[in-house]
Amino acid sequence: MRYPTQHLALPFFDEAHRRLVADLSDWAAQQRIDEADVDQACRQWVQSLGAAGWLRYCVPASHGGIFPVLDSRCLVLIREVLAFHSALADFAFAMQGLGSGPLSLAGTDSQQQVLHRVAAGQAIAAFALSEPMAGSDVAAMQTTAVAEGSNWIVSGEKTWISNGGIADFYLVFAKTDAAAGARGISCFYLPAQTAGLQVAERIDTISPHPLARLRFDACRVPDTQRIGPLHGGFKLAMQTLDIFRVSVAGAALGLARRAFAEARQYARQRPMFGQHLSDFQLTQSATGEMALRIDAAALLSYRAAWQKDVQKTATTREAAMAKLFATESAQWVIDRAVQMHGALGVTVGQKVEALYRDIRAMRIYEGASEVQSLIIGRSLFQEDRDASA
Ligand code: COS
Repeated sequence: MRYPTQHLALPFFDEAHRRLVADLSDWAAQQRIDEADVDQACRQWVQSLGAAGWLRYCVPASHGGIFPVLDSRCLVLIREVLAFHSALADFAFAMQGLGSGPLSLAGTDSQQQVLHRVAAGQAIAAFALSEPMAGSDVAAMQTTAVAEGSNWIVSGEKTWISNGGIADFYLVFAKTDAAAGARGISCFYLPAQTAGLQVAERIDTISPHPLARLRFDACRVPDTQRIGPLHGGFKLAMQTLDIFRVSVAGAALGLARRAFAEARQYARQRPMFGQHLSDFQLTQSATGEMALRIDAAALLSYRAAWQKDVQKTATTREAAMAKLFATESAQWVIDRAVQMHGALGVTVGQKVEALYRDIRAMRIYEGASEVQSLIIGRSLFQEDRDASA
């Protein structure tokens, strides 16, 4: 099935974006990776994406990337196309970017050397922020990093860490000032083989991918492996999420576009009461509603990405809107696609059945829908306060 391209004529995109999508669509349609073993498949996707040059969109040009600063529209489009073909391919791509994002944004030149390997698919990255008692409330994290000479001693636990178990390195956020809340967090680079770092548990989910709970048992980390400003880890995490949240919207769009294409194809072919499913007004109306939600989600996502790339203004609110609307809409669209397929839609092995599972976590990870609406509302009241100050 071909990824649709009409939306690339929108003024948010230029010729390079159109070429990128054409090339990536061809490439993605040719890949044959057996996804039965997710660890193995994920490693293979990272290697293939790296060898083909696609991971170069995840890191800055100074260290193996394509653009001096990440191009948000490319990230959105790449995730759309990959998610259209394989949720695991999208996952592998996204995690290379998110997992190395703080390094790209704030690493020193020598810290950023590893980005070449991230871009080549030779090093697998992971972003370790969430904890058992700190998901949405990041500032409540309990993992600590205590100074000891020129080292930090990192202790605690992280959970729901994507690529946990297969990553070559983890960017770990820890409290460097336990009393300072969001202003007392720093980010550290921990190679997977760091003494005291253990994969405590592998976590299975409805859309399988490498995921784990990690334990840090007094890990000794040199200060040279601290990324970005001391106590500046919360903002660094938020800045990283600002970039990648828009790309989650892209991934959700890719899943929704695939479900939409599957549903239309099925509706055209499925005989029913002497005609086809697509001949019923009920089906036409549901299809119209699906198209509407996909287009609205696309416009919000492309606006956020365009604004970041072209206007270069803060896009926290626009990114939150895009992520919230695109993931919720995709869930709705995919649910309609399953419904149109009838019993076939819930049959294991059907594409829409997999999409139904693949979309669900996107409404939770990288900031749950509730957090996105909070960010949107808070920023509007902040704007009101700024205007009246
Ligand atoms: N960019 C830069 N700085 C930001 C920022 C952003 N997007 N968002 C917040 N900040 C800054 C604030 O300006 C504030 O700075 P000062 O200390 O200088 O005033 C500081 O960070 C703390 O911000 P805030 O008070 O808003 O923090 P809260 O603890 O209230 O948390 C939410 C805000 C809930 C929005 C945040 O914790 C969040 O995004 N949670 C979801 C986390 C998430 O996505 N988890 C998934 C993990 S990855 S799968």
